[in-house]
Amino acid sequence: VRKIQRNGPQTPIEVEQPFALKAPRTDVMLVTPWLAPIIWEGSFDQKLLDATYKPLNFTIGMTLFAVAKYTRFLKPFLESAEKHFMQGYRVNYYIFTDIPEQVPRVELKPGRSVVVFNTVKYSRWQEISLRRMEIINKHIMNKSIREVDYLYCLDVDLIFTNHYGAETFAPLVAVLHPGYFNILRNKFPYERRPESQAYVPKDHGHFYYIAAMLGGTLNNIVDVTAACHQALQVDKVNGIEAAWQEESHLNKYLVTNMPHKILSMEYLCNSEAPTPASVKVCRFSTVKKNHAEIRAQ
Ligand code: UD2
Repeated sequence: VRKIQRNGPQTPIEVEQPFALKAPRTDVMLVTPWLAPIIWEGSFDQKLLDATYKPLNFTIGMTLFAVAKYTRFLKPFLESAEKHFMQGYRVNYYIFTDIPEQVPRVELKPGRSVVVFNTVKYSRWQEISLRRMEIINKHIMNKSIREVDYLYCLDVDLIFTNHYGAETFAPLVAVLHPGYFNILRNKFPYERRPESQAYVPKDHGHFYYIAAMLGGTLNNIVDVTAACHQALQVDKVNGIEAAWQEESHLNKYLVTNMPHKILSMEYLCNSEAPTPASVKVCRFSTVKKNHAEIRAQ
C-alpha cells in the first residue's frame, strides 16, 4: 500500500477566502464530536481539492457485485460512473459476477479499466450481500486487488447523478443512511439481540450508516472486512442472522472504529422518498427495483 501524502497544490490557485468565524453551512453538522468532517455541498472547494490530489496520480478501486439478475444494473451504473465518479483519476472497476458474459462493454475514459472476477451465486439473496465482506477481504489479501490508493465498495443498483470525487478521500469513509439521519439512536435499526456479534445497546452509537457504500485505504478496508466477516461467521455458527445482514455488522464496527470522514445523504439519495431539504445535490441515487422479481431465488 502506497503511503498517501497530502500536499498543497503545486502552484497556488485562487479560491474564495475562508473565514474562521464564518461557517460555510449553518443548517447541518459539518464535523462530528470526534472531529471527522461530514461532507455536504458547500463544505468543500472542488477546484482546490483536485489541484491538491490530482498531481498525486491516485488510482481508485471500486468493487461491485452483480450476481444473477443484478447484471442488468451494470450498464447504467458504469455509464454514470464514467460521467461523475472520480473524473480525472485512474479508476479500476472490480466486478464480481457469476455471469461474466453479461458484463457490458462500456466506453471508458483513459486510465480507467474493468477487471472481472468470477463469483458463485448463493441460493439466498441475503447470502450474496453477506459474502461481500469475505470476498473483498480475500481479493485484497491474495493481491488480486492491489495498487489502489482508495477502494470504494458499492452496491450496483444505484447510479451517479452528480460530481463524486476527491472530497470523499479518507482512510475510512462511510455514508449516512438516508432513512435514519434524524432520529434518536435508540430507534436506529441496529441489531438489538445480545446473542448477535452485531449487537449495539440502545444508548450506544452515533450515526446509522448505509452498507451500500464503504470506502478507504486498502489496509482499513482489510480491517473492516475481516472484522465483519469474522463476526458474521460467529453468528452463523450460533444460528443467528443480524437484522440487516452485513449492514448491521458494519454499523457495529463503526460504533468503535469511527470513520475518518462521513458523507452526507447527498452520497446516497433514496430515489423513492422525498429529498431532505439539507440535500442540495444528489450525487449517487438508488434505482427503482422490484425486490421480489430481481432477487436471487
Ligand atoms: C440493502 C443495502 C445493502 C445491503 C443489503 C443487505 C441499500 C441501498 N443497500 O440493500 O448495502 O446492506 O440491504 O440486506 O440500502 N446482489 C447481487 N445479486 C443479488 C442480490 C444482491 O448482486 O441477487 C448484490 C448487489 O451488488 C446489490 C447488493 O448485493 O446492490 C445489495 O443487495 P440488494 O440491493 O438486494 O439489497 P437491498 O436493496 O435491500
